[in-house]
Order: sequence, then structure tokens, then C-alpha cells
Amino acid sequence: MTLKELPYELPASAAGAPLSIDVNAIQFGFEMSEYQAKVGQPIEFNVTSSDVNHGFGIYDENMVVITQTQAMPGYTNKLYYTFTKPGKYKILCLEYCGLAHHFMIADFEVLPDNNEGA
Ligand SMILES: [Cu+2]
Repeated sequence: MTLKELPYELPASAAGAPLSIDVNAIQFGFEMSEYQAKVGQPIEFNVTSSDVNHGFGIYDENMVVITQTQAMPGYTNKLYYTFTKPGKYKILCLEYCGLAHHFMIADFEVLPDNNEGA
């Protein structure tokens, strides 16, 4: 019976609808509909791949992974995340996907939320 509740959806909270960012992993990079967001903005990453299995890992400035999912051909994996700190983040592939796997890096910038004077 509980399966009716799947997939989990974010409640329509006061923060409004999440920012939807499409991510396509492809040997050897990430094509994304946005490369920046604001602190406190809920984000829904729609992650897929157009060739082989990749990973989609978001790292902070200390190169600590903060969230991740798989990028798989034929599937769209949803990853929900809300950044709490502004800064420059890196997106790396977490799945060995070929000779240039280690070049799969994208930059993602999180801007302060001006409305909160941050
Ligand atoms: Cu890879």
C-alpha cells in the first residue's frame, strides 16, 4: 500500500518549487542546464547519461563529497539538495567510465541569497 506514495515528492513548501537542473553525463563531461544556484534554493537535479554509467558527485571547496547519485543511460535519477553555504563546488564523476574519466569535472557556483543579507 505504501508504494502509492512513491516516488517521494518534496512538499510544496514555503520555499516554493525546487529549481530543476537537467544533468547529462557524457564521456567526458557534464552538460547541465544550470551551473549556479543560490543558497537555500532547493534543487532537483535530473541526472542521466547519454553513453555509459557515470557518477555525479558534488564536492565542496575542501573536496569533501556532499551528495551524489549515479548517471545511467536510459534512466533519470533525481537528486534533491539545498546548498547551505555559498562557494565554488566541483562536480566529479564517481564511476570509472573510460580513459579520460579523471577529466570529468564541472564547476558549480552557489551564490549568497541577497534577500537574507548573506
Ligand atoms: Cu567517469
